Amino acid sequence: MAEADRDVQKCFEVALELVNQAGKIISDRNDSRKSFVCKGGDIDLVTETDKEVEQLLINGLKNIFPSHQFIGEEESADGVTAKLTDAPTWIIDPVDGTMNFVHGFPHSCISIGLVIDKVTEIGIVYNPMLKQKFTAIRGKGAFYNDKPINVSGEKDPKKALVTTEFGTTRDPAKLKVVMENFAKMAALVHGLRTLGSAAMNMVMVALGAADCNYEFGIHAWDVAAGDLIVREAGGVVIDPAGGEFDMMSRRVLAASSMELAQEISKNLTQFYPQPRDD
Ligand code: LIP
Repeated sequence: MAEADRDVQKCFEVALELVNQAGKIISDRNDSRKSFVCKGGDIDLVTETDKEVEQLLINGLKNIFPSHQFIGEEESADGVTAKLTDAPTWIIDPVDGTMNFVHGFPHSCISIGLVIDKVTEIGIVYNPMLKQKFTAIRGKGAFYNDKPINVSGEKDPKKALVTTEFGTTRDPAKLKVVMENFAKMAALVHGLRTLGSAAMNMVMVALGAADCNYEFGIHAWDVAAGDLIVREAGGVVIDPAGGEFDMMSRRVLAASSMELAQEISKNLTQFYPQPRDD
């Protein structure tokens, strides 16, 4: 593989240009109800825009970096997620928050991570409706619309604003755990929010606007970019049971401090999704 294929700065610039183009497609179409098809179940949605934006991003990146690999949400819609190897791999959610996008609720984003040798080098999360662009390159800090950002540093659950999601399934066993955790968190933390996009939830922790985010059932494309952006903003990303984060495990907990992460973790009922079971 040519050295230029691992030039992280060049990869970042190419990805950012494509994200800007893709963002325009999404924001131009946000203000109306969209037709959709159901993927895994009746609340797991995909629109023509998801597919078009994913193709724009993948084709654009392939053109410049022909040896790179891709793990894309819509490419994986047949239930098969490509394995993460050591090759430079772009992990792409073309529209994270598709339910929001279908309704014109302006909290959806493009989420792109670049992972090389299984280490995340680049994270970009862009909500084009609200012009919120979050970026990070490993070791160079996190940025919101080009300004450096930091997590809040909050350690106390009682003062923490926490985000989570209902997820994209109505499976009773999963919903039982979701509701149990809602009840526990409502009693424990300062406030509880669901934005409807896993990536947006995570970058709110990076921005210091929220203090913690957890979810069971996410996929690598929902969290690859957010993970790096949170860590580059000084936060922590762990497994919700307290161990090391694995982006392929479908479980995530991001927080403004390790103390808060562990305290929230201790209070959560755990759920272990199957690899392709939402
Ligand atoms: C979804 C998120 C949703 C989260 C799901 C899933 P999609 O992504 O937006 O908030 O609960 O786990 O990640 O399907 O809209 O790209």
